[in-house]
Amino acid sequence: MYQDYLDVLPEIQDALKDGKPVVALESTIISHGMPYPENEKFANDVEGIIRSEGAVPATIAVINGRLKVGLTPDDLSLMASGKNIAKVSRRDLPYLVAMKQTGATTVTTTMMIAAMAGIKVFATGGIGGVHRGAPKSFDISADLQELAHTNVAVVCAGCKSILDIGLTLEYLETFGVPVLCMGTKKFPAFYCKESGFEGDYECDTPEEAAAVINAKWDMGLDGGVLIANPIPDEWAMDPVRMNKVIDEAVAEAERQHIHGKNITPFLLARIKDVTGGDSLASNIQLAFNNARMAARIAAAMK
Ligand code: PSU
Ligand code: MN
Repeated sequence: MYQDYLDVLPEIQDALKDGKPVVALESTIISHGMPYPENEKFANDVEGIIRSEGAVPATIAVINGRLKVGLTPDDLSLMASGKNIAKVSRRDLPYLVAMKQTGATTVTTTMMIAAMAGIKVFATGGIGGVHRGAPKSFDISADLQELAHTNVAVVCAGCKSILDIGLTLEYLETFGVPVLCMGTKKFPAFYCKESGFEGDYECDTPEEAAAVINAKWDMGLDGGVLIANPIPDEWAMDPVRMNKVIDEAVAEAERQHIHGKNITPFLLARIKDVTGGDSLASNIQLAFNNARMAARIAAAMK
């Protein structure tokens, strides 16, 4: 039984039993999305933001083959160290568990493990999606299939234009994943408030988003809901600058023949190097903003 593989911290078990809001957080953003030591501070601070909204944070990871729901400060340090920490997608999970290894969970595996624990809302930075050049490379993040099938609402700041955002939205449409944009209909591009694409619907309050999520699952429609929450104005970056940086990073990845699971971490690190840390500050702030929104949506759900 899957319960035999799960370790849920007592505080989270209690909150779930009492119907209190719980927000899941991923660990790939810590281990592979941000540099040390900023990532360790981020991992602690983002939990604090969820608490300050009256919800309980549940950072998820695989440690020595156990599916951890809720990490101790030592666990968070371990994930932040990034040493010998795999990036775990759906296909990797059985091997890591069987071999008792340690890995950081992506959007995919965070959704899977959150669903096993009964957590309905998850906050992250950006989701994976259809990569540019996917018609030839077939590189489509497993995150999209997870959103298609697993009942967890994911609050993000859209996705980076390292992806083909138009094709990512087409894929979500095909698999019946509602894309709700908070306070706008414009689908955001992570560091930037606009991607040039629109989501399906605008929701102006956490209660509206919660009502859509409740309605989907009440009707027995399985799968996730994607909530796109634009980066706050004061942290938004200039789209012309960012697109240039991202285009260059994508070209460099091609030159170095980087592909598969390494491409997203490669591009993230490259963007951070080229923008000299501005992008890291924006990344941290947009993730805080999503954590806050996720806590409010979780509180508004039944
Ligand atoms: N996009 C980001 N930051 C991230 C990721 C994606 O802007 O940290 C991470 C997430 O964990 C996401 C994963 O689930 O990368 C997607 O990887 P891939 O493209 O290999 O599926
Ligand atoms: Mn991929």
